[in-house]
Amino acid sequence: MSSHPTSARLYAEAQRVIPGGVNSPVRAFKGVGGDPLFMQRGEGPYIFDVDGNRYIDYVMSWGPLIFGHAPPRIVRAVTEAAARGTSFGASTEAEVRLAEKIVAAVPSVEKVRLVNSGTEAVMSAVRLARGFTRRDKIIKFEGCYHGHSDGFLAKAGSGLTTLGLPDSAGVPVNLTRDTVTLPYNDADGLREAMDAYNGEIACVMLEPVAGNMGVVPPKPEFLQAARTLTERDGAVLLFDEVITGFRLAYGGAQELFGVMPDLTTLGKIVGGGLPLAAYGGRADIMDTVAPVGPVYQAGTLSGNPLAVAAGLAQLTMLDEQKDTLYQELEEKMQGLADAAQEAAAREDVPVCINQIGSLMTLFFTDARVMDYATAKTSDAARYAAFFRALLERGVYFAPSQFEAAFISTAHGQQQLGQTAAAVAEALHGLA
Ligand code: KE4
Repeated sequence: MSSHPTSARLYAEAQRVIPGGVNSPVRAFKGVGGDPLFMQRGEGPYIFDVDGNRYIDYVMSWGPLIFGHAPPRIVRAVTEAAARGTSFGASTEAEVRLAEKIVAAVPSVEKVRLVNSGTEAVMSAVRLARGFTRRDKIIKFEGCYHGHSDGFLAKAGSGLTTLGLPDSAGVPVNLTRDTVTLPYNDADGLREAMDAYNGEIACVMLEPVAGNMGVVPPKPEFLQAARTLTERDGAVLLFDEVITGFRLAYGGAQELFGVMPDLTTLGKIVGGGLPLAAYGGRADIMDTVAPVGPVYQAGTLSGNPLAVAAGLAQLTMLDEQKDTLYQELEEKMQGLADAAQEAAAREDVPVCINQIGSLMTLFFTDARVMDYATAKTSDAARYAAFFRALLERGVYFAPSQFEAAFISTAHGQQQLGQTAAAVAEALHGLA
């Protein structure tokens, strides 16, 4: 039984000065019970807590670390950038080179603006879509998360096409009134809403592969329906690729599925583990942003030299290795998913495993998880027990059923074998 006395002490100290003792709610481990771990360092596929316990890491900072913890080329790039000054509040060559790399990589992106977080990227992209179309209403999908901007913290009204209600305290109803929330993967529901609000929709935004209700891939017709309906109605199609960008393919989910949005948001991998995100897309839309156009968006640390150095180093390595890297990552995660499926069948534990590329979620349900309603049928208590059993065996999965597991190039056969064995033992304990 690994013990966590230093985490417990730090958690008590943290709660005195930080709400909930954490700087982001999921880190509080509320989804799995017990106290959260405090981490001290990462190394390749491993993360070490402050009590010296080592775990094979499948959270990987929620996605950015596709080359594992502290890849030497990224550490060197950030260190060298820091020695030249950490921030100038002026443009630098490196920002141009990173923007060029993003434009070259992501098929639908002609111009891109660098910001500091996924929330800021999506918030800015939606404001841009509204400014470009001169419309107010937006459509999002239940179970998709796009950051904590007021208008996105909305839940579906009573009926399919009713207007949004606040899903968080502090969000005024008039800021969610223009947000229509629909079931994910429901092309007919989207068609019905687009018909009901014909000419009023500024933007349809979605995760092309959902990662925030757990991993839920799109049904074959869903992405194309969103593309066809937004084209028909003159609405902007926004792919939130904060998770899937540079994760599922070098060109993201839009390259993998061959459906081109008008705007794309990026985060996580694009920043190499530092605070950097981006929004980009059609030049005619992007040129509506200040100082060229009337849609205002700004940021003191946007394009920060350290974050740009990390992002540029990471994208350069991905560009060099993309012909084999994504296939290898998919094979690794597929192997883990297959082993987990076999173990669950052996132990007669009902699971639905959604795996695509290097993303996976193991849901404790016998339903086929294709949207938020089916994701919620998962037995969260069983997931919590599974999480704890893995932790005891040195494997760190997401401390929530409704997140993804991420794999990196640093996860080798030894770590994957250890993980498969730990998963089998954890499932045995749940039988
Ligand atoms: P950030 O503001 O957290 O950088 O990005 C918001 C965001 C936007 N879009 C998608 C598709 C996202 O997944 C996210 C953030 N993802 C969560 C993990 N599911 C971040 C972890 C956290 O909130 O601490």
